Amino acid sequence: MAEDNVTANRTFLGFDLSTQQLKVAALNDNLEVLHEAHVKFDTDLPEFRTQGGAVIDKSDHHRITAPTLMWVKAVDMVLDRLMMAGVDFSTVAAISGSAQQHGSVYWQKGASQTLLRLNPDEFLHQQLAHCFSVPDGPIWMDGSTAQQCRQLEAAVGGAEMLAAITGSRAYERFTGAQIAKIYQTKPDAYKNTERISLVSSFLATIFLGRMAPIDLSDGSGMNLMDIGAKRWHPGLLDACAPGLEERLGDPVPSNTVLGPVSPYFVDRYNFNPDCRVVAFTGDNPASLMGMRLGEGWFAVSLGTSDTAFLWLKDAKVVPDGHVLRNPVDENSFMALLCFENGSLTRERVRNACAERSWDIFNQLLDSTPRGNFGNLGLYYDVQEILPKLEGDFRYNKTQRVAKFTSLEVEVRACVEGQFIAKRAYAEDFGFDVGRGTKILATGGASKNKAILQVLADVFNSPVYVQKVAESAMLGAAYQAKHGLTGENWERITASLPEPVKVCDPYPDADEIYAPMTLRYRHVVQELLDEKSSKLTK
Ligand code: 5FX
Repeated sequence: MAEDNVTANRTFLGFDLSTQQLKVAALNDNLEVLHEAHVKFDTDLPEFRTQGGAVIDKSDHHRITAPTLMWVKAVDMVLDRLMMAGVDFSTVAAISGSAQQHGSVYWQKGASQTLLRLNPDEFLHQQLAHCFSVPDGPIWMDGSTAQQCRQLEAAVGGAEMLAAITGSRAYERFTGAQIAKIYQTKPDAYKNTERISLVSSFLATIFLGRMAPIDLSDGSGMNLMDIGAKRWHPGLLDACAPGLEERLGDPVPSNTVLGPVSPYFVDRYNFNPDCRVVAFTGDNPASLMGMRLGEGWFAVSLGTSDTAFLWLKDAKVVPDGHVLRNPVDENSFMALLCFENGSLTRERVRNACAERSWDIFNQLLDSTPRGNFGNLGLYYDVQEILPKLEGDFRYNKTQRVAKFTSLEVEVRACVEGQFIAKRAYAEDFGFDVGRGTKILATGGASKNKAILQVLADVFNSPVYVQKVAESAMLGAAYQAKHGLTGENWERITASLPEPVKVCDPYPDADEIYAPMTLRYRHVVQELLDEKSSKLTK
């Protein structure tokens, strides 16, 4: 009986260390949110002088970092805020977390000793002030490692081989190239580094009070892991820096219980000494969990940049897409697609065509037929990742044109072009569009019904939305329970509300968009060929 009461009253914490803030939610045993708190880096910790949580190097604008100590300081602050909100930490049975992917933290030699001796009467940031051999670690926005990317690809025989091994070709923001650059440009700091964490395993380390391993899902975003074998690839480690294996530690499955919470949190915040820390992971894997995405679903987050993911049974490598180990099922994978030009591009077209108004934008969109009279537009304000192109490209039924004949054609071309691209990449990953498939839309633009109708039609699939925002933070909290109890994921999350259907595709949708997707593929291939022939001239 006493046992049951303990279980019924138990709570779980889920953290999310995103680019701009540290957030945390306390959930009850039914996974309902009881309390939330957050610390915004720019405004709550102005002494670190970040912009959007990042620091852009004045002499090299591609070099983008974040002060590790700022994140440390945010931990004490956010827990104080959660306590003020009424959370009794003694009820917390397990914690887990999510964090921006790819960023790295460099623990100075001796840091693990400091972590073991933390004094609960002092702040963490005072005690860890000298624990980082590189005080500002590179984050996912960094694009300064093109040279190291080429070195990594060369080490295994080219970009395609690298993608076959690690799930992605070399990306500037991925951690392997970042570590290689630290080693090459700051050899003393590298030598003085005891351990390298991802942002996720760094945060887990703070709660664990000892070095936390990297989980397999977030570890897949480093260009260092053999994702089939679930271990670091020795040739890639060697190509980055000497002694890297011991600095990384072995990766572990994402739902691993790492151990009890550090005595610092027991003494300072009254955590129960039995509270368990479950491995922390990247924000995209955590979002997959927060959305409870299963097979047959395609999730699209419509934000500043658009991201999309899907559950994969098998690792299927697609040029420019990413394959990560799945955070829920150790034997499955997930695909991640990042499209740089998302809402800012939609806004640019809105401003040019619809008097800066979403209402007018939607009217224009609704006044044009599906398929847009055969017009197709691709708009890349900044260099796109998928595909690597920049500029505006407009095509009428037969040829490339400088301008469309009307504003409404331009508006529809922008929205259709963005979704057709997503369909093409989803198909490449084996997503069987229209055959029982479902789309889950999140992010700012998921409130726009006219845009979602285009999404439903392009994918010939119903579109759903979820009431709950903050899928990464919630996914982390669900993982805390999953890891602690070892219960089946579906059972753990069964009590959560189902997504709500908002649009169905029109019956003629596939007749229109299957050929348009083919045309998109031809057009993109032509543009890429044109670009590479210009470069070789
Ligand atoms: C994924 O590859 C990314 O770089 C981003 O989505 C970061 O995870 C954002 F935090």
